[in-house]
Amino acid sequence: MAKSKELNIQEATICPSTIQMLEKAQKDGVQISFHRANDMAACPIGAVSACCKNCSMGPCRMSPKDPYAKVGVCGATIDTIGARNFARMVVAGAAAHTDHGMGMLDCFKEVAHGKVDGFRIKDEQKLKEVCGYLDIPITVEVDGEVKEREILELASELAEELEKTYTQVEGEIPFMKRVPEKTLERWRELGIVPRGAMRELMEMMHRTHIGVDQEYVNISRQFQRAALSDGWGGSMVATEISDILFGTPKPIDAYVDMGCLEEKQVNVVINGHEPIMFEAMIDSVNDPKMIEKAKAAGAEGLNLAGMCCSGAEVLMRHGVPHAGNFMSTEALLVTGAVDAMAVDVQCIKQGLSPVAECYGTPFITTNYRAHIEGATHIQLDESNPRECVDQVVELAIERFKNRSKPIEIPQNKHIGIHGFGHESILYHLGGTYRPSYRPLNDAIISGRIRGVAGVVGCTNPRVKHDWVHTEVVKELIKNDVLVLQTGCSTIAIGKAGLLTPEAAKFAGPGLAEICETVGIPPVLSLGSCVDNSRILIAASAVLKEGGLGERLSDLPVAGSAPEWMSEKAISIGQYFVSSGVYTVFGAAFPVTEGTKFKEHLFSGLEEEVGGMWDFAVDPYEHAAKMIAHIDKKREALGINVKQERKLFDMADRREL
Ligand code: NFS
Repeated sequence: MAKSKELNIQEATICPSTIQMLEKAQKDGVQISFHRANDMAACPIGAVSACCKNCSMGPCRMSPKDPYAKVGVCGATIDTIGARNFARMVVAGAAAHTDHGMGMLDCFKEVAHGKVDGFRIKDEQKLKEVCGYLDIPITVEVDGEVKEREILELASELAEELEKTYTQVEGEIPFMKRVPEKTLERWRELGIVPRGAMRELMEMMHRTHIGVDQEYVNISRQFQRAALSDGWGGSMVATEISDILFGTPKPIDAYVDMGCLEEKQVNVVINGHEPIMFEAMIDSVNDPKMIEKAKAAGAEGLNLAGMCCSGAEVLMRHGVPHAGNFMSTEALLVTGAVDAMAVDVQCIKQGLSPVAECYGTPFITTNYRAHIEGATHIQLDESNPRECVDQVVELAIERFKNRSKPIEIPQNKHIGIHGFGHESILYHLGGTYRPSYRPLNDAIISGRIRGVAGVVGCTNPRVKHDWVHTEVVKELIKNDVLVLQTGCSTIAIGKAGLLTPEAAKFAGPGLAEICETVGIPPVLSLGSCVDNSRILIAASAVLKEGGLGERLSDLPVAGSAPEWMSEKAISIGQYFVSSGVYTVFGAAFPVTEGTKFKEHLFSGLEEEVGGMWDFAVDPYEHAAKMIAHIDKKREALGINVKQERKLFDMADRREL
């Protein structure tokens, strides 16, 4: 392996398991992303999007220090270049989520048409609810008698309707029916209500080609439309279909961290994003025939663990343990204990392939969209998913039998509650007798909960791994802000032990009181990155419950991605901003200081859509900005004075 500059491991991460594996990697002469980030300084021009390579007259490099000193060969200014680059990040990120959603829809259609053996509709209630949102009738009148429609018939109709999320050439996509009225009205005025994602993403790519859209505000209208086709479109479809097929998550106890690996068992790890392969894998490792094979090879059994967003999908639905987030994926292989790693799409580092080779771990790609040099490709066929996953398990058993490298498993694992969402927030805070958002709204209005924050996204070796997430979240809960989490961020917080009701002791007095009363943690784990749509749904439900304004932008909420790295994160950030949420990113921000385009993102958008971007690398400044915004919204709503708890007597109750 290439020689690295010396890495200061203690400065790279706060995750003890990752630290232990970095030390082992160093002894083993293995290089992972932390070393590569240490060796390769980020390009200062690219980091702020001050270059354009959209044609071969360039690439043109602007001057980040004096952004208006030069223009590109075609005459494009830094604002046009910055906006075009940003737009293309949104498109790539939105395309990833919408293609994931479309993959889920393809599978759903097959199930609805009875063509798949491995999967069925698990959550009929959710199917009916989603049909309800889209005005698809769930009953039919036959001979004067009202009857429930057949489940598969409903599913087919829903699939057909949801396909419009992608293919609709004109008109608003189906889930616009879930957007709060005033927010939607504003989008209509601005012309940013999305049509089908294919159209929006295609148009955005067209408009960023040399010589088309060269006015940053106009470009930003289209990238907002593209981002909204992700958040309220592709991502939302992915979440809803996954719930219908595999079950809507309910709060469940589960473990995170590398201690989930078992030395005496065959360890199979799944990494990527779509739940399809993982769900089939759960069947496979629980199949007595496969367990028998593992035992015949001398193992005590088959052990399954997830990573990244694939892991988050099954962590919250089934309590399958999660071994680590994006920056721990290669480190996990360094344990030598992974007997096979199977991957599908997104956030799968190419660097996994050589690390897997070093430890003799079979590394298997399963989706035609994502082959990786050095990996074995076993295509997953959705109509018979067991064929692929059983082969993965057999490769793992074979590797277990022939384990030749020393094994070192960090003995850390942390329990937490995962699997919150719109439905469980409703029941947990409202009670099963009368599920409602009222108690949550009342807690916000009274000031016990100061506001709600979504802290989400990747991990990134350019900042201290897991540290920024953890400190931001600690600051927020300390200040009575209820935190909703998805993706890699959740795993960082799970490792910090903040996903348990006992973590209420780290919360401010108001939030702690709520947590203790209803038995929830101060930080709620909501799933994978496509499940950020759950945050939009919960926010819309809070608004509908009343007392906190008319638009999503009126709510005392804020978004954050403290260690983001992927283009998907930019798309997520943009659909949050366009939905009206003030959103702070850490690590780096791909825009040049002192430009009109930056000003537009960080302030102009607030006038347009009520939300805007902000940036802070330091976690304390990051959290302080979010809290200040929450306070600003509380003030605008006239709820900035903490109300004393009022004990009602009978006369008060009668008045109520
Ligand atoms: Ni989302 Fe980042 Fe990737 Fe998931 Fe993790 S890195 S934007 S959290 S796994 S998508």
